Amino acid sequence: MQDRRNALDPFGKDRLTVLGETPLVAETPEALLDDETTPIARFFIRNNGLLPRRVDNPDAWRVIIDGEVEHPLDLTVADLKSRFPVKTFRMVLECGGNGRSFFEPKAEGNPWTNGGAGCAEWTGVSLRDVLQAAGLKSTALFTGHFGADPDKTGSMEQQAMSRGMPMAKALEEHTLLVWAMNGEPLPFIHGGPLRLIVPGWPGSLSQKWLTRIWIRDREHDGPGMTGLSYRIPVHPIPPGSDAKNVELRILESMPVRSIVTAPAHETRYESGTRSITVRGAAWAGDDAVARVDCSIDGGATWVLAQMTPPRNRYDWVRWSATLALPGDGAYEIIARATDSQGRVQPLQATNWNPNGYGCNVVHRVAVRVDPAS
Ligand SMILES: Nc1nc2c(c(=O)[nH]1)N[C@H]1C(S)=C(S)[C@@H](COP(=O)(O)O)O[C@H]1N2
Ligand SMILES: [Mo]
Repeated sequence: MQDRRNALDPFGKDRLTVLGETPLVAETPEALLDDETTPIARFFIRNNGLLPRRVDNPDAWRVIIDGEVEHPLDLTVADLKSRFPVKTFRMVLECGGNGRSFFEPKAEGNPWTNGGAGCAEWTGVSLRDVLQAAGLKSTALFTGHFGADPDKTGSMEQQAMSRGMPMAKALEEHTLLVWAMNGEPLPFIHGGPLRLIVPGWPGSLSQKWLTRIWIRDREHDGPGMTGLSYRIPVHPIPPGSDAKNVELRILESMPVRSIVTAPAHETRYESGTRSITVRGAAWAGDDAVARVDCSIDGGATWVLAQMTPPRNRYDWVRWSATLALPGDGAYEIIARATDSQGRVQPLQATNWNPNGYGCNVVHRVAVRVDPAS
């Protein structure tokens, strides 16, 4: 255990669970996501390559906007700060593979539980304001994102990850070029000095250590855009099958998810406890959360949770519910969110796919009343 902790030491994140050391990947146990705004110390880490070199002067970091634009731009972070309206939104960042470990059979990739997500205050400028300054040509269809991190082998010849999005997503006000997180300079491990935040869609679009946005006249084809990467079958396939000759689509908006952040899994209550308060968070990709329901009897009966309104689009909602317990014993709390289009989290993992994206099965938390029994 000791050496696993060490991988996180330089980043002050010792309570996270390490899923991989090279590249460094760590998730947040659900019970540590109990804050309204996820503290930096508890925010998950996902790298696909090695870390880039640290820089001394974040304001001098440069980003290039080129491709299908009238006026290619080469801007420093200082330029971004002074030339465009500065915005702060609290928004969820979630890995496309969040929930993967609940697929049966196991899918390829990091075995995230529900902790490949967090909700932070991101400060920066709307990418759309910068794109407007560059002047989009009528041929501008897609973005391609580039970062300063070497790939797994240490080479810069190919990007560790280079994804892109259709213009409509790039032009949303909440798609930001970000230099601050929770009011602090964007930490190096989260892509500082400059990163993209593309809320609601797989975290892989939110390029860290951002050096270039290439505006393209076609779908981007960097690492992470081709083959099975971030693609899911259009129609459900049998779990464990290879998805060959199956129609696939790129995973865009993430599916609705709720997590129980209190009590923690395996909490024990005193004998005679007949009511507990349960808290959590829920979010729904591009959509809003319409409701969250809790159950302690496997979904036979449900209790509607109270929700606090989100601050802005793409913020998570915090929810709580008071649950009556019929007697001492063992219970499993489940929380199920419904999005604004009426889509509900499944009780069992559905839509299995080889790379394990978008698993949003309900979160289960076991508790016991009367530990002596
Ligand atoms: N440059 C770069 N950006 C990247 C990645 C990466 O490997 N390199 N990983 C992506 C993935 S898959 C995710 S889920 C998020 C994670 O962001 P975080 O480490 O700040 O939590 O960053 C994205 N941006
Ligand atoms: Mo990710």
